[in-house]
Amino acid sequence: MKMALRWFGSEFDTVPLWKIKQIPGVQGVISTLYDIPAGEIWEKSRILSLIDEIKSEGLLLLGIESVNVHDAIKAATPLRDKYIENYITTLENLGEAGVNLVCYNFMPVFDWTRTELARKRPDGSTVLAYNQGAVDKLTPEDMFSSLDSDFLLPGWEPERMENIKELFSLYREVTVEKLFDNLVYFLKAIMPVCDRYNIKMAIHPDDPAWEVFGLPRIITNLDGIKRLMNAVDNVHNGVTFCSGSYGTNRENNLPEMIKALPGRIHFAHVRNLRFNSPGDFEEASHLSSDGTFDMYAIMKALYDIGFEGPIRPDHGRMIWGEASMPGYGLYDRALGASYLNGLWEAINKQ
Ligand code: DNO
Repeated sequence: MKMALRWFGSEFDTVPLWKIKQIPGVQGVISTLYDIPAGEIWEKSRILSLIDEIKSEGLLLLGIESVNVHDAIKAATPLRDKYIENYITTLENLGEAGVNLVCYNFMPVFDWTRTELARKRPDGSTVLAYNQGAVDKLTPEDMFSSLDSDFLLPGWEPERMENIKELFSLYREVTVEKLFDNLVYFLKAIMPVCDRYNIKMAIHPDDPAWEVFGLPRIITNLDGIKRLMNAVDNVHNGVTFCSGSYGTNRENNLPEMIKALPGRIHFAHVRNLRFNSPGDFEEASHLSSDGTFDMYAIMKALYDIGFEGPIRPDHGRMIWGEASMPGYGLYDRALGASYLNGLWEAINKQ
């Protein structure tokens, strides 16, 4: 595996590359062109300067998270083919620049959902948290305005919230089955360019792993992933294994899921959650005993399937007075990377 950290680019991230470089064992970053709205073409010159900037700090660009998929593709509106063409051009430009891993998601309207950005833990650290009762009482607009912070969750940017009613109306007729078909249509259209440039697409799971605000969700468990892997049976159609997202559903056995997907996991997000009840969870530090998951078993399963792709520690707690994008500070992710590297070394030596 290659240890990585997510980095949103010098314009947006609070963490500079040189600090990431000082975390032992981190080989590179997973990044994006954060300012480009979903659906627009990524110019090759922008991609090349991102790569150069990262290289100049002694790191590698290990993959893109994310090239976001436009809602016209997810909801199959008449504009979808135009946006698929744009996506293909972006993939061509990435491929020509030598990028061969793209993480994306197929969640309608917005990306991951949390109800609190800074829930206090007994040790004074703060974490992202989710409470189903709170979601049930709110509309997405209410929730957006209650997420009171200088930094927002990726996928909850103000521009998207402005036309949220319109976005929701796109999905009125989109059932779980239709959403799945729309994903398959998209993947079949992009596979030839992925084959040409050896670009591995890695779908990120829905987070939380169930329907929110009545919007359909399809990538929530092993059955859903296997169905997708079979529908487009090409190694370039793979997954981002995110323990914190699949793990929101306690019925998902994370190590077993990993073992069932050899060759199709291209990227891993490894983090831990602490459950207060099935509908209330908060993000813990990475350490097994601080949360619910057996992090050793997760890393061992990745090791056993011969996983060679990037792994990144995922959302960290806010500790030591740091201020950053929710979940994406330096300190706790650096602790997470060191812990995961330690587990990997021990597994390797056994
Ligand atoms: C949350 C992230 C997600 C992920 C996207 C992939 O922290 O894991 O925002 O990047 O769902 O498209």
